[in-house]
Amino acid sequence: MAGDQTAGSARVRIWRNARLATLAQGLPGLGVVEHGAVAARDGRIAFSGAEADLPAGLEAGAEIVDCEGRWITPGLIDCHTHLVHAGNRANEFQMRLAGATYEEVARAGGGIVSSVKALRAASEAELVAQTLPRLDALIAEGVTTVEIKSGYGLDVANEAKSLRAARQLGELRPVTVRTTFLGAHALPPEAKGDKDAYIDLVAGPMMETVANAGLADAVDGFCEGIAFSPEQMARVFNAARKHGLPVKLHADQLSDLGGAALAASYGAFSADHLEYASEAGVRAMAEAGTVAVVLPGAYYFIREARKPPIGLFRRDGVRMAVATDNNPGTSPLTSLLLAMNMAATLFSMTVEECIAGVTREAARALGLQAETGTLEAGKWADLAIWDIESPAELVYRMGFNPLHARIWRGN
Ligand code: DI6
Ligand code: FE
Repeated sequence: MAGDQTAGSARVRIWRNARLATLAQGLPGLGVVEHGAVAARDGRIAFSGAEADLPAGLEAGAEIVDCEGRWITPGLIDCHTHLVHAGNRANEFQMRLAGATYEEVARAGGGIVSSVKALRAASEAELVAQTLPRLDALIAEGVTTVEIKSGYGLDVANEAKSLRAARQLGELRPVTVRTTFLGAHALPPEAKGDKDAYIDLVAGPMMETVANAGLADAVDGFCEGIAFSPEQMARVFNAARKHGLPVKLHADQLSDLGGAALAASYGAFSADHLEYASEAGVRAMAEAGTVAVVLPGAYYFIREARKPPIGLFRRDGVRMAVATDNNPGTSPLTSLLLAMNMAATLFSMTVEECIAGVTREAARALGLQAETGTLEAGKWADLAIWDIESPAELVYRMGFNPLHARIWRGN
């Protein structure tokens, strides 16, 4: 795995005396390297592998960090969040504790629409200020890349405001932010029940504005009875395609509308949730290379009874990612480590699947597999260094953070 060996003038930093979970594609399991080292130059990994194989040219003049036997994994990637939102919905949580379902709360005018009111009332600066503590919580656990969706603005100005706030967060903190335009998240009150007319707005002026301003890296939608039909989502995806934007989809979360197959038919990076995905939907995802993003925080928080079809994903070779789905309504979760524990405990995913799900496969769910997600030469030098004896501890603990250090782009 040796990379470029020429010793340039750029500063080289080497983390040595470490155990690596490289997650490298060709290696079995976690791609473990005992007695390993990682070298970074110009923000990229210049070497990752056995310390004995470290090129002498790299070592000369390098800054050396002794990891004292700690584990290094790729920096963690939270590939599905609604981190930019205003206020919270603790009141609805109380309603649900008293017996109301998520769908009943939504139909009663609460749900996503109440977060829309709060977001519209907040300035961009207020949104950034409210979101920073959530972003910092993720960063504190070793997250180096985070996806952030819009979807609480639901008009041109407020969707653009949300995405600008997300971009700004990436300037304020040493973290890679990927933005996703989720205009088709819910029907705003002023649409007065006319979903088709609202989809015209999303696929037309809204998409045009965010695409032309370079505010979105991808396009997402909520394909569900309480949100938008597959036909309506297809119109959004056609518009995304016109603007050269990749797509992903909230699919089959509360019912099977064929969302997984729809996402696959557009070559989506990912289909997310998937509790009610059908066998045919899973097969279509496998053929398209669409990643299954499982969101155990939402499953847990709404006390969903049906689990995503993990066995079918495995059988058909669908790659699985794990994310927090941080949002005020169904997953007020800011711990990717806890999401891993939940994926293992609630969905019976293995330790290897959980760790790959927040690194290598999460990168793929964002189309970033060439840049991050594994410890391999050429990728961004995004690392998490852990005070653990074995990688299983990352999945095993609940509410404990063993992060020793986090490196983003070599720093
Ligand atoms: N599915 C979800 O679980 C969240 N959005 C979505 O499409 C819920 C968002 C919210 O309730 O605010
Ligand atoms: Fe979501």
